[in-house]
Amino acid sequence: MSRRKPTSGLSRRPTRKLPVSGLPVAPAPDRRQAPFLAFASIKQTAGAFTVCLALLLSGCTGDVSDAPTGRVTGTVTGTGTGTASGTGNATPPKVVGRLDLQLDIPWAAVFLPNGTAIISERDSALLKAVHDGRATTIGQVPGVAPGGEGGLLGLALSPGFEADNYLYLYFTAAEDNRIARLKLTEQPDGSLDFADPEVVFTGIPKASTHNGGRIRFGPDGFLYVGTGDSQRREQPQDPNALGGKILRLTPEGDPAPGNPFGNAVYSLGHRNVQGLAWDSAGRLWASEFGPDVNDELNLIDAGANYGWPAVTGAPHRDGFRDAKVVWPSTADSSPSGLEIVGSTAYLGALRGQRLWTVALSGEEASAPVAYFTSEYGRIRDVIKTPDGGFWLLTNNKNPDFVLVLGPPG
Ligand SMILES: [Ca+2]
Repeated sequence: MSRRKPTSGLSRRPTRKLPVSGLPVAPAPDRRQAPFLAFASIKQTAGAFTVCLALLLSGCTGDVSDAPTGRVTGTVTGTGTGTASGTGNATPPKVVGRLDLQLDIPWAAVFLPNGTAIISERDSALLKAVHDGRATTIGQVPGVAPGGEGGLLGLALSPGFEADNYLYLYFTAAEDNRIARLKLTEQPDGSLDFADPEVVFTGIPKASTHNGGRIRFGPDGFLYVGTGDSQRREQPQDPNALGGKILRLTPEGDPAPGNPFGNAVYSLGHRNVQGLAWDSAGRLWASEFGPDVNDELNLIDAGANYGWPAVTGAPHRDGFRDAKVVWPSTADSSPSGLEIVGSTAYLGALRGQRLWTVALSGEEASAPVAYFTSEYGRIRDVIKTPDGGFWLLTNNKNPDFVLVLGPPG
């Protein structure tokens, strides 16, 4: 197979010398608002500053519902004043099944054109294929060095998969986080196999926590990458560092042409991005873990600064982009995987142990609504299925399973 030298996303600019050992992450100043407040930032006019409305969420936390069909477990009762989209427009999800696949810390899943799903397992570094409700091991990805929150993380299918058979991987290696691609090949017996991965991008800082890891191809055909600050607080605000960023790459791992800083960086000031999705108009949204307060759903623009570690949430500070949705307590959310279907965003919450839905209207986001609180444990990823429904990947180590949701509506 062809091999090429992995590219550094910073090769087009001088790279600032970075400390080898990162500084410990101290909690950001407590900007927690009153408990159970969520914020919907409304951009009133193009270019105008955003207005942040506090919407009272009643019962969104600690409200355990046994409703297997996913009734709303938190009712939004905000004032809604000034919201263009109102609240509660999210389409309720409905559980239609559960796949007990004996998974071990699954992190991501993608569906092949033939309907087979590929799942990554973080610590085992295994790729598993799921077909007809059964999981089989394809193989172990070489070079993965799991530890803490690191390991085999995000997956993305090449937009040209039918022709090139490339599966992209984000994983923690011995010295860094990196991106590789491998060719999935179908054997005569119908099973899948792969050759050694081709590393296409290296040098994303690693740590025991805050490794980012989500990768997805955008509607522009480029690969978007959510990275973490890797416990190095100087990285997110440095446009010449890869930590605390959303990156945008070509399929070959080069900085995408037109990137705002002439390198791999697409947006900066992030803490730990593990959810990326595009709405029907092609706008990129991203979920992000806050420190101990202020988890975020952000609308991403090229070159914009999302604040970390200077600010979190939606404080209306010059030079920083406010989050569109803020969860004041990370105990309620800690959002990882993100999908958008129709005008609704779906976020899997780890510590919050629930599925959050957010009704979107243009660049506006309504107050979030929770489902399945504490019913299935921690949720790592939300994946659209070929039939228009969703898979939720749990993150409970007990072992983990796939919760199958039907199409919205
Ligand atoms: Ca932020």
